[in-house]
Amino acid sequence: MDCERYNARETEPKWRALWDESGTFRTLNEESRPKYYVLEMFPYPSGRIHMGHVRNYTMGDVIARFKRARGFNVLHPMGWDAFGMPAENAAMQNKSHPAAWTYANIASMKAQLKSMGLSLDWSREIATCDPSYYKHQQRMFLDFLAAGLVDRKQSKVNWDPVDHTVLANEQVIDGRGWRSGALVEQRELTQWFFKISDFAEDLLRALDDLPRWPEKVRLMQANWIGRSEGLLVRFEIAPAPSIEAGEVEVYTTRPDTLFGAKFIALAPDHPIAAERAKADPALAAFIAECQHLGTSEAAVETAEKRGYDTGLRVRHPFDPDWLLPVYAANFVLMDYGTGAIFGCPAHDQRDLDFSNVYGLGNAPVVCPQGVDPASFTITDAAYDGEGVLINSRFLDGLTIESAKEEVARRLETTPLGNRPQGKRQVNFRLRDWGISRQRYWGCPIPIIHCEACGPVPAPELPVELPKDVTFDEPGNPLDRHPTWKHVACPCCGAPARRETDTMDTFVDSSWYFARFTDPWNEAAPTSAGLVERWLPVDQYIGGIEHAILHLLYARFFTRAMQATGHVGALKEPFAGLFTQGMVVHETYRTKDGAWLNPSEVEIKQTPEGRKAFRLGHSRLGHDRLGHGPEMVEEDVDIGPIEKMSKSKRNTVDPDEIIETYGADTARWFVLSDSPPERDVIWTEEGVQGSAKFVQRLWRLVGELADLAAPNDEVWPEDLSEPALKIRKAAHAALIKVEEDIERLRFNRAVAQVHDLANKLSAAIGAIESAEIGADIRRAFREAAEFLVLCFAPMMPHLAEECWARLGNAGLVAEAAWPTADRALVVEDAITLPVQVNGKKRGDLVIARDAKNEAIEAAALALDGIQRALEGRAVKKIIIVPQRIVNVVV
Ligand code: ANZ
Ligand code: ZN
Repeated sequence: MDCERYNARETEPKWRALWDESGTFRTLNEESRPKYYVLEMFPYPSGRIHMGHVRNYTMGDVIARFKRARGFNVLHPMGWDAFGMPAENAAMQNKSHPAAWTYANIASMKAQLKSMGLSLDWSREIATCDPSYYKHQQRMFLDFLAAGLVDRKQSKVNWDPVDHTVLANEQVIDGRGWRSGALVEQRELTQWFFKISDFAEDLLRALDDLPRWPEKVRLMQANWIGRSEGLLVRFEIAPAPSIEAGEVEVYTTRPDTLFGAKFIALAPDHPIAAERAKADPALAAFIAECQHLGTSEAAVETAEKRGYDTGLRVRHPFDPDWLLPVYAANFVLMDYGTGAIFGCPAHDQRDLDFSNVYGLGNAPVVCPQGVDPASFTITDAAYDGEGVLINSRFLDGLTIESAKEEVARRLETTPLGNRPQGKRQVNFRLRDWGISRQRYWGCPIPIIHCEACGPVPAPELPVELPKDVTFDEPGNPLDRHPTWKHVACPCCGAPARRETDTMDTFVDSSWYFARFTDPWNEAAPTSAGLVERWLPVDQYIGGIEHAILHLLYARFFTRAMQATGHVGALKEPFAGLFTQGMVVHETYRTKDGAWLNPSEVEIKQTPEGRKAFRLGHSRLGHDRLGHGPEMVEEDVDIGPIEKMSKSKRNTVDPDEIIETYGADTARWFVLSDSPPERDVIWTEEGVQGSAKFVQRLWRLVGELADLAAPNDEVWPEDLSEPALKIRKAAHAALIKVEEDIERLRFNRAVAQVHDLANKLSAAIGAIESAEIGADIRRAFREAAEFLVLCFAPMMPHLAEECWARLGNAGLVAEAAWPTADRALVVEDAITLPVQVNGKKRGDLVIARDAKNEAIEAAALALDGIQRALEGRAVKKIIIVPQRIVNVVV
């Protein structure tokens, strides 16, 4: 028997070299086999891969290898989401060029990914920062523009007055720039927008056609798109000395609460507020103050409710004598609905908070079932539940739904001026996608601005980024480049200016999956036939953090590409989506609060439980005479298990793990223990367990190889019970692993491999080697091969070594998945009680779908029944299907 240790460090590179040499994972576009496209979200080249990458890419690789074995032509590509801020930050800090930094990172991360043994087609590698990629993106921008899918409009941005730059909402922290700490201002800039809102209805509806997406992602997208049905209501401004008549239009989803209205509120930048501010310096000051608040909805939601009475009054739509005050308020957004609301404090929390600050009162108009309207009052908590209308004149007694309907009906038929006062309207929360960024390291927007001709498409693509830029001052290097932006207008020849904004990096990742189908096409972003062949992606895998923006943008892009002839009839990019959990780890802190990396900590089991000690700082030394060891005191606190992060230092470096244990161990560990959608807890003991299992499999396959029949031997006619048992175990495992991988239940597939290994070890143990018959040897051969094939998608290097050890020619990576014999595996057994003359005498275990004759024969053969019959003749056997068997004598 073979007892040598499996040496991953030597073995793994050998097989990777062989896969490379034989082009095993090169995917040909021209192929008759059915296609399967598996894609993991491509990484940002930050410098090093982390355990999250290891988990994500291992899952994708298991699917790719499995589908290949199942006879599919598999596309499994990899690339780099290579534009973005960190490269510019690095450039500022290290005086390096963003391109140099990015490509160096790509090189080292590529080496790391390669060391994982991923079955990727590297010939299709793309980097979004490469002009050969972004040139096509510029082409599509111009195509979208021509098709009316791009807009140029004024929009508010967060402006950092110190860094001279626009900040994303996430970069505004407590109203200040994340880098400079300066108070952020809101500025109006003219920016480019993709008209994603044109597709709002379709993007929402089509979520129903994505059954292989997680329910929660579809829900998050639906909420983000945020469709609501409501009513536009125009309120007449009551003329007063110095105030001209006019109107305020609001959008409401609760017209039923109109009789609970206490005020009108305008967004601070609403035109009416701006108009009034001209004559009211205090109002102007209030508006200016509001502009320091971030533009994000979250910033608006969390800020303390503040307002300013504009002095205007409007008439209630159902009562001309009822006047409501008009405020400018910081919680009303200009770019939603009409930028104005009516406030109903009793039934909306924001309105109530506001009203409580300004003493505007509240009047409940919806009363919950079973509550006495006379005693129903609201103080600090608005009531937004179901109920019946009260204090609402002609609406009293109606349900919310019918009151909404009644108000809509009446206002639609009540004129104000020459139009009806109310109009039903569907609104979406989804805003157009502003893609302009005042940054260097992004895809240049291919536009030239001419004073006379306006924005003109750049005549030649790519518009390349200039290389000679400086990062020693804040602001956009493209803008201050001495020559780059100065060009002649392509239309009239007059001096003109290049657009110096670049595209949001989300644009780059919105179509890369399509580019992978033909990354060699220089003439166009995609090739019609290949898009049709490969898309949609059959299985997309990535983090839940991309559940909204990235996936929505990719879905929009697919529609826009369809409209401009780039993807044929394709509508949805990702047929299947899986969002994997994170890799988490315990945290460690010294007594003085410093975080420690797991490699600096030793865990000990003590009578009082697990304790952590700082390595190299150990207080459990031997004393000078060599007595000891004696534990003095633990000096490290074990903290909660959290997502691996640099700030808490609880990361484990994939390189170190692969160096120490090999890639297969790392892959095996991230797949075991937890269901893939949940977090997996990284522990040293867990990794060691996986490493031990690698050795165990190697020994087991060695033993089986010694016992097994040669790989071309035919099956003997009859199989003994032990041989049959081995066969059954092997076929059962194959079927289950198949189902588990098919359903992405990798942890269960791992458990099946453990189970089969146990059964085969037991089978070996149960056999006296002298007695091994040909049937058992043949069964061992089959079982050993099945075992290796079952773990091959998960531990591909070990599998190759085992495959060779079993004397098989060729690569297991190219071996076909065997067809299991389901008849061998009476998995689906049921237990039927068997009675004799109505008295239970035994239990029968039999296949659920067994025929009646088989059930009768098996029932009569039971010991208990034979005894009960006492030799009497059977008159009749009654079988109640799936329930009971009664033998009548
Ligand atoms: C009166 C009212 C009474 C409202 C009530 C709610 C509850 P969704 O569902 O998101 O569409 N609203 C409208 N425009 C707004 C804006 N620009 N900024 C802030 N809030 C705005 O929400 C629609 C509701 O949000 C509208 O219905 C409006 O307040 C508010 F008991 O009108 B409601
Ligand atoms: Zn011109």
